[in-house]
Amino acid sequence: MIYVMSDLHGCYQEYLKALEVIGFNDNDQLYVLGDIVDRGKEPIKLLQDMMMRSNVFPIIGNHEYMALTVLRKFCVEITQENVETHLDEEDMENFYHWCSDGGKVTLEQFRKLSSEEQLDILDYLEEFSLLEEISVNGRNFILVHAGLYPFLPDKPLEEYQLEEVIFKSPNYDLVYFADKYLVSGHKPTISIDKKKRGQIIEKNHHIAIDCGCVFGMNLGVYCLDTGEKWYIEKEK
Ligand SMILES: [Mn+2]
Repeated sequence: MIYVMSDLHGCYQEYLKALEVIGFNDNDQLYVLGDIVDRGKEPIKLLQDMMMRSNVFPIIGNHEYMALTVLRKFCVEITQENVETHLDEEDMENFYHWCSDGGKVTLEQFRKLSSEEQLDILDYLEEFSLLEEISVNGRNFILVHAGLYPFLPDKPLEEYQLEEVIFKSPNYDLVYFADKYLVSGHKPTISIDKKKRGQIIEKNHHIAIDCGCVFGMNLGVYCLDTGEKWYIEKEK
């Protein structure tokens, strides 16, 4: 079976519980639609678990993008030669922006790793896909963190750039593809429809799967083969 989840935001325990509940095994695949790090309790443990599994496929979210931008810069050793130049104003702005947007916990846990472990994490983050298109049981799915923005119906998917897939949610009231489902995270479903608190929303060929786990709602899991859904409550 092929499963999707998104916006784990350090909710490692809920992720493990989800894998247990769906009976995830070596013949299954899991796509994680970004925002694995930041905000929640155990972002680094979560990444390290995902890294070890060859059947878990990560897609980049805006929080991985922020983390990578900052950590790459800050992992450079400060020497006599670069002490004045290796960080500029933009780097500092990115740093403060990331920390204030949930990055602090990721940074604190990253700092405690050996430099080898740190490099493994950075290399892993750089491998994340921008989006994936897959076909399961005759249904076609586009998997992306936020959406496709600006959306152009005739634009080939491989032409979308990083900034066009991680920041802006789609208009869930519009059908983007008559023959495909757009699966997205990024926006907790309660913000799409108040009545759908903590639930996956399926409408207009959209499947919105961020059920707001880190904000005290649920981790949603969706099976692409069957359309089945599971909800793991956020641990107190
Ligand atoms: Mn996001």
